[in-house]
Amino acid sequence: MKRRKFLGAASLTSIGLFFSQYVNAKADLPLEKSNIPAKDEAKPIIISTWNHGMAANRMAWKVLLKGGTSLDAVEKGVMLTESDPNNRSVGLGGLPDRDGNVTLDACIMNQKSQCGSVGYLQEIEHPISVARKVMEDTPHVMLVGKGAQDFALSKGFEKKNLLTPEAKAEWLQWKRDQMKKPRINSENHDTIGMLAMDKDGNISGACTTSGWAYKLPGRLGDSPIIGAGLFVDGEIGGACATGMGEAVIRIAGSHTVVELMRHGHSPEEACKLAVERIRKKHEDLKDLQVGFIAMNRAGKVGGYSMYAGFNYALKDAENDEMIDAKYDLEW
Ligand code: SD4
Repeated sequence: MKRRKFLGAASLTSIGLFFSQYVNAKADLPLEKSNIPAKDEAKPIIISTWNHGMAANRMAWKVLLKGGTSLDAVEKGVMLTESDPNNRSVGLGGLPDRDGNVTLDACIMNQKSQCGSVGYLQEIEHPISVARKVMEDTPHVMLVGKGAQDFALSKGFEKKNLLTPEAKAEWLQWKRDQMKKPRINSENHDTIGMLAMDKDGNISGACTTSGWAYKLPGRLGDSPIIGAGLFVDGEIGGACATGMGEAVIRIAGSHTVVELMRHGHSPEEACKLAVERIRKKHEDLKDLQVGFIAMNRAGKVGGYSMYAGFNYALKDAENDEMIDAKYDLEW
């Protein structure tokens, strides 16, 4: 190609590039306010993952009815699940790691982007409350392991054996069966992720779990990671994740859902697009269940999962129900 022709082509290309960047940049700009429903349309509402969300929502609703904040509501709501000895995937009674230790992950976040988190926390019944203390009483966001436990003890939390006889029996059986493959999403019991909006239209979220049953010791999932298991942006809304935490972390799942809402997607569409992004990034989808729930600042909600079977609980002034999420794949 002659030099002048080449330069001409090159400058046309750069003009093209310039415009396509401009167009892309424009598409990436936050939407006009009119495209995100206004906060003053909002009314108190709570959603949370899985069947155990019904009872947790009712507990959180009591807090909202008394005029409490969404932060108080989500903390009190998921504490109920943490204390339920019959729940095999959250708090007391949660299934242990492969060595028989119950290790808990949790995080909490409010509309001001204040957040706190604990990971690999042992022998403390309410990791969500420790996460809140991390948020309110320290300059940090995340404490893990012994440091998190020492911090909890210094704040007056008491040590408790969280491995119930029933959970221990299941773990021993698993060892006997030599089932070395970790298990997730069994019996529709899973992580609880909760999002609540209070009377002032403020959204907070909480997420708490004993994680992947029989995981390798030291494993952290998505649930204590701000942006993965939970994310809230007061201007937009919030999202929570459940399912295989490793896959959720790979796409910063809850943050992705919130950003998709920022760009104009409804809560359900945003959850679906995040699931599809996970699908695109994984060749092997076997057992790769993930589910998201989301709430925008107008109090509209939605959820979506990779596989059938994910549901979430919704509570507001008129409704108290389970909703089956739409999904991509049958098992
Ligand atoms: C984890 N996401 O530790 C959690 C577990 C869970 O459905 O939610 N399972 O990976």
